[in-house]
Amino acid sequence: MLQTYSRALLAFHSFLLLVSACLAQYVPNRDNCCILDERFGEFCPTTCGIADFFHTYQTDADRDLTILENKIKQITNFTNEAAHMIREIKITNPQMTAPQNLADPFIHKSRNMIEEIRRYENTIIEQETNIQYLQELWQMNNNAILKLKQRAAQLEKQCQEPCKQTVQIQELTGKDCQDVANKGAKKSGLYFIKPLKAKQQFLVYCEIDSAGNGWTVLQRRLDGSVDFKKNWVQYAQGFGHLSPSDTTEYWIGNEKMHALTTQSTLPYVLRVELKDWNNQKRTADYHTFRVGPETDKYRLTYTYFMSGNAGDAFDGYDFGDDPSDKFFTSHNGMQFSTYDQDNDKFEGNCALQVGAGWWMNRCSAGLLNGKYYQGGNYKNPNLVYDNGITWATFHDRWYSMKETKMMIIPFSRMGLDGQQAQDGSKKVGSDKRGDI
Ligand SMILES: [Ca+2]
Repeated sequence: MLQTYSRALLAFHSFLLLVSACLAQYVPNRDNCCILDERFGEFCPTTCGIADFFHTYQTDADRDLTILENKIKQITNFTNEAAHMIREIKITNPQMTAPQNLADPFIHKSRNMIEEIRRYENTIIEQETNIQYLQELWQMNNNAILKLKQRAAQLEKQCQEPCKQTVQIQELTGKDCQDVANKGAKKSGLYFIKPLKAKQQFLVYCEIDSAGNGWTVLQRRLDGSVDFKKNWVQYAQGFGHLSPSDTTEYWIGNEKMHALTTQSTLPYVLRVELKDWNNQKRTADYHTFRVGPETDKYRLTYTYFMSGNAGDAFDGYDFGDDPSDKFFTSHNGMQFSTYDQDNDKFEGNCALQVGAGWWMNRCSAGLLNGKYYQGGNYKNPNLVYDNGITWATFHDRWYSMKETKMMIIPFSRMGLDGQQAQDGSKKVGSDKRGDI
């Protein structure tokens, strides 16, 4: 503060001296002067008379200048002393000579902190994105829950009303579907039948055509809706669902097949009906089809392959792997096997390997209870065994059928317009169904 004041005063006096020097060359007189301000005496627009004014203050100005000079000397001394002290300090404390080095750790620390802050910022942004995603998900779930609740409320309302679903069962009965047709049944659908040796009647789907042929359907595959990986008891009793419109899958049961096919000495014909994924339908007919009793493990027998453009896969197939392929994949005379009851001719368990109950040999050339595959070809590197719905004389073992049907009719009906029965008769349009 003192320094600022001193400098200002010095500058002012310097200015006055300069003006005085200039005035010395100019001599004012009464003619070229005028009086505008009495403090300066007489002067014109020039500075005449100002010398007198300055002279009045000369003494004070000189004194002030002397004081200022003394102060400047003092300040100079102080400055020199300060410079000397700085030099001394630098010598005694070398760290002071390297302020940059001293600051390095702090700069480093600051940078780390900034990095840390950036990381936190990124984490926060990331978390915000996650939160937004979760909020959207939460909203979607909320909407889904709301819809489900609405649906549940609808269903609950429906459930409070008495069930109106009934399965239409035809009144006529007989020892098989041909017997039913003989008694006048004209349309396909669900009928109760009671084979001669059966302890009680049971429900079957009868396929009855316009010629009066009555086929008793034993097995049906058409959409993979029923899992055919079942145990011995389930295969014995049957599983799946019967429907009057022939729109469901099932296995009628080994016990029923035995009762049907052995009820008299009159032989039955088994028709295997297949449809591939080009909707090509083919059949294979077997004469005197029989299923033995449980004591003989529901053994399959027939006398011979009659005809059919699907070929005779029950006789085995030469896959080219082994000379005895055909012999070991034939089915005539084989006992039934399931994953929990191995009655096959293989050291392993065919039914367990493929997950299907069947008259396994070592193992099969025709397997209608295999796994349902969409589209036909199902070979893939992870699959060790062919386990589809196969019929090797129609398509190779890595091709699974779209639809299958096993049905029987007394041999006496064959030749009596029997071939026309292949296409079946007009179906009853209904989704109703009943368990086996
Ligand atoms: Ca075995």
